[in-house]
Amino acid sequence: MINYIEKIPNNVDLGQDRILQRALEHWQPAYLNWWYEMGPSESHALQVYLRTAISVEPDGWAQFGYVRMPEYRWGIFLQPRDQNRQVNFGVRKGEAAWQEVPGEHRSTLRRLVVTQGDTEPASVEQQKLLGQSCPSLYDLRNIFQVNVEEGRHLWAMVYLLHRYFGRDGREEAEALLERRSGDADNPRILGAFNEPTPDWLAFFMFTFFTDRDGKFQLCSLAESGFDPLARTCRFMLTEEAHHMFVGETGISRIIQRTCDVMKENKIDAPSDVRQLGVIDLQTLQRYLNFHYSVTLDLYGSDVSSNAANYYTNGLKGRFEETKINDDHLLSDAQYPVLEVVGEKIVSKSVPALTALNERLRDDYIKEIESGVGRWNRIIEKSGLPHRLNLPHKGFHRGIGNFAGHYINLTGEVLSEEAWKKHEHEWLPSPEDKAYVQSLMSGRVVEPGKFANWIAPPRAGINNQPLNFEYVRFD
Ligand code: BYC
Repeated sequence: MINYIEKIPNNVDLGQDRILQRALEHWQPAYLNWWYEMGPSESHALQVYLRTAISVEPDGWAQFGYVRMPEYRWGIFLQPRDQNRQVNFGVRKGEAAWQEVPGEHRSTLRRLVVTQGDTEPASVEQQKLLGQSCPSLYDLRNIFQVNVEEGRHLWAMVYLLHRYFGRDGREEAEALLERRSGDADNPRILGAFNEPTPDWLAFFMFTFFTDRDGKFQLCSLAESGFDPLARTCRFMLTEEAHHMFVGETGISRIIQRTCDVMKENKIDAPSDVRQLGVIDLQTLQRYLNFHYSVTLDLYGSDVSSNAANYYTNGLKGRFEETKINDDHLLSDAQYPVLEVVGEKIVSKSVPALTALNERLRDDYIKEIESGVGRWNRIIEKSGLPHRLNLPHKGFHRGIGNFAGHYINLTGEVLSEEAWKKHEHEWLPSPEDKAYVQSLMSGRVVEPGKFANWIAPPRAGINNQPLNFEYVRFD
């Protein structure tokens, strides 16, 4: 028997809650089976220099040490309760924040928790094989860190399902271990989480773009009137920051290396750049276009009655809800959304309440723009004329007002035929993918060494040197 009180660090009084303990006793072995089957391949015996959260105190949430991943202590943490917290938006604004699920919103809340929870194991599945082609021990450790924390985020949602949603919750918790990313019969819920992540360029793009959707969705759920959900999401956000750091710096290092090689060798053409074994900026741009557009879809339809209901009922707020100065009801407010009319994209004003997905997408885009600006500064500092650009919001969209339309990078509405002709100038072509894959032929595991296509990071993890043994193979 596993001693769950010792095994699962927590601040939810797990030792006192017999029902919850029993539910976890049932779920935990299934989770481990899932980890062995779908977690990082050939990783179970490795000792990895990981951070583990053992409390929510500033000195407790980032304890570093060597761990075999199946023995990782996936803890359950909620940000400490604020006794004065209220519901801050919607028709029940001003009530004390709910400590139990309001009966009438049970199935809606469960659906939100399940959708959030589903993305966590999905991303681990998507990244399963990448350890085999890591560009350094530093990067190998980072992907494993991301993976175990996505595992912990699954635990966080499963805790809510078990503790607050009874039998339905337990069934949903099991189903979270049964769906599989990309599976034809039983796929993950949201589109981007069924896309393959076959190489490290895709991984870094995913952690920059898609993990940031995680941040914005978690921020909105952290505003929820259902206090345990809000507090859980707040704590998840502390870990999410590192995932986005991995993505942003990963792409920065690829850009740096490419620019250095281009300058040293005075070359510009993508074919010459590839000859020297680094990733041309044009391929990088196409990967960016892909990951940005599939992540924009994750915000849902531009106009959504679901989103309006979540808000009106106090279940899911806006990004930084309490910092916004308005009535927090959105009774009369309007918000602009884009739609395709004939061959034009036009802006139209709709009730802001129905446009909350679009608003969150816009908040996200602002942050993405800053990040891409930082990447461009690396190219600029190298004295090269190239720049990375974000495509038009309507480019390559499968959800919402642009779905079914063919929009190019600059926002022109095209015919299907015209779009298809240029598709591989805009999105990674099979050749691009094959080229990037050719760089992933082996893994670099000598401490302090980095693959040819990526620059070393500025600093190691937790003040360790770059040549630290971040993963031990014995
Ligand atoms: N793919 O009214 P709509 C993260 C569905 S990432 C497939 O617009 P709504 C992480 C939608 O579910 C953050 N289906 O939807 C990152 C709905 O279906 P039902 C994850 C989609 O409800 C990296 C129907 O279409 N968290 O944490 O307004 C690594 C109608 O659409 C998609 C959340 O998403 C899609 N892209 O908004 C690890 C937060 N988009 O319910 C982790 C929780 C929509 O009618 N989820 N649909 O069967 C939500 O808040 C909402 O479910 C959504 C959709 C924002 C996703």
